Amino acid sequence: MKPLFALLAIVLATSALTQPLPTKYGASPLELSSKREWEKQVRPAVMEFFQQEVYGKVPPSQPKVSFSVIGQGKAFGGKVYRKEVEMTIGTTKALVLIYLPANHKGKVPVFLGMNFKGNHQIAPDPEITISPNAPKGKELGDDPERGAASSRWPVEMITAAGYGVVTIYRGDIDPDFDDGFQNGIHPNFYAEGQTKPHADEWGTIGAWAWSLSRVMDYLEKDKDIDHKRVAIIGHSRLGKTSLWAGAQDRRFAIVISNDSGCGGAALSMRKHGETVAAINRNFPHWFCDNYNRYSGNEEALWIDQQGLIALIAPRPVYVASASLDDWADPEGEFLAALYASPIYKLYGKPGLSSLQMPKVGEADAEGYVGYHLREGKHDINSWDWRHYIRFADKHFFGK
Ligand code: GTR
Repeated sequence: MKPLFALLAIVLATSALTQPLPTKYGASPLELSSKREWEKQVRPAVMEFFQQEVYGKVPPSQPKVSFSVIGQGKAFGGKVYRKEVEMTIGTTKALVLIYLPANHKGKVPVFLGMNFKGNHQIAPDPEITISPNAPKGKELGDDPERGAASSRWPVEMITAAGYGVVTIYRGDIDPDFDDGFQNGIHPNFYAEGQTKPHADEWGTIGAWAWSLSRVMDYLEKDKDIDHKRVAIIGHSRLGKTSLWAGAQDRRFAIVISNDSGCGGAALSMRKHGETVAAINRNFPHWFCDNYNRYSGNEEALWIDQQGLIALIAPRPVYVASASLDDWADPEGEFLAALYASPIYKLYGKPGLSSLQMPKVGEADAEGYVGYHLREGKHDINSWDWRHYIRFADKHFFGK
């Protein structure tokens, strides 16, 4: 770079840094005057806030990550092609399960999401490798079988619509209990002498989200996958995870949050259903330690969860709730999607089309911010998926 340009670049960079921090946003619509103001000033501050105060930062020293295909074959009577990939993160191994329509021509768009109880539970497919970390014996409760979670993963419907399904088991990345961060991937990131994440470093949700970006690294290299059309999806705690992964990694072209609730799509300041205090008490490992500052003190949040959704703009985002899921605060989820919508407008993209929350069984999904309120309990089922496929068809293929 010529010296004059170098000087100009330094001056510009410094002036951006010395901008005063934007005013506190709380739980309000994000009305800004320009896309530039959002991108240069507010978005970086919002990202910093969520990294520093909510989900935690990824530590600077990172282990080696590698992938190897360990098996492939057919499932669902030959209609679906299965591939399994072992992902190694330092000393941790995780299994990536990939299902694609068997008759696909060219690269396949996919839905990528984490699962709760092991890859083998998403489909009644006897060939899926069972993770050594998957629940065993008593821990299985009434859910012991292969395919036990198949109502949450309608693989035949998704593949018939021309999409693939990519999933990993949460417990392969970080077991979902407070183990002082001795298991899972965290120890791979400790600096010399460090035994647990610092107060501003990631918890379990941050680790899950980061690992989904590593799966994306693999998908970028797989010639069967249309890596420009990857929709990231998650239910509940894994919906919090898909939002955070989608906020940080712009390679995820669509982001879907199903019943993600507190610490996901729902506004915390409403204190309706699960509160920050309750979530930090019951799941002390999910967020970074700094998040405890907001337990019973939601008013201190500089910005509420509408900021998380806005970080995804201008990529399409879909927030879904269920009518009986009061714990996740459907109205708070709707309002966060609504309050993020003005940021989409800055990019010339419509957000939610109405200020009114859809009725039970209805969706507002014509714009770049989608929302629906399914009838029923906290869950994800084929009704939800039908809407997600329609949303992906629209944004990926203009259908
Ligand atoms: C609940 C938790 C929610 C939600 C849910 C789930 O116990 O309070 O935040 O994440 O679990 O993941 O199913």
